[in-house]
Amino acid sequence: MIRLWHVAQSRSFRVLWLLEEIGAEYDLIACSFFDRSLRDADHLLRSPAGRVPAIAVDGQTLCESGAILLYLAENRAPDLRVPEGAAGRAAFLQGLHYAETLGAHLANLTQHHIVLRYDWMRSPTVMRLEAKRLENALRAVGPDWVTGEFTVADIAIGYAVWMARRFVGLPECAARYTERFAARPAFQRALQKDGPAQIYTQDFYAPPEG
Ligand SMILES: N[C@@H](CCC(=O)N[C@@H](CS)C(=O)NCC(=O)O)C(=O)O
Repeated sequence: MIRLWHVAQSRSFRVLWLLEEIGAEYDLIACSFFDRSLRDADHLLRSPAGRVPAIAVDGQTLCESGAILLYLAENRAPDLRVPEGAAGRAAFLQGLHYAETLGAHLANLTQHHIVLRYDWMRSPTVMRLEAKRLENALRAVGPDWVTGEFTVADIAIGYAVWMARRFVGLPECAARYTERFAARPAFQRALQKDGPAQIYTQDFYAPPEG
């Protein structure tokens, strides 16, 4: 049985969504950023940096969301990836990794708006800059699926776009893309299972004025 260590609203949502797309049987282990359980020795064996997602599958553990998506697609859902040598492979790989270009901006914005609790810790310049860079990076997203067909690259990017709505207005192409992936029953089931908000408690975190 697959086991997924998950924190609501985090990148482990990508894996949760894919497991729902596949219709896999899995144990969802709800974790918290606030009880230090991700720093337990057991968890550090699964994820040396003490993060989520982590997954136990086929007698091994993995802890990098893009790698997990690709591994599960290759082994459980070949239609959700583009194989080596096939047309669309380059676009597929680029999409899968572009998700972390978006993810880097989201991580910076999350640090500044949420993790750093006091204004004196935050840099308003970085907050404005990162919001603008995220918005620009989103211009490359949608409205079509990354390779023309829905794949795990769309799960990787889709999660990032879903979270980006907390920090920026989506460009038209990304907004139309969001309507498409949000209509997928597996995405809706994953949202139901995600659990109570742990990171983002506001709908929108506006950049500071200046
Ligand atoms: N590149 C990794 C990033 C994993 C990651 O940073 N996860 C965040 C949640 S989105 C986390 O667990 N943060 C906890 C921490 O940094 O202590 C992936 O895509 O899986």
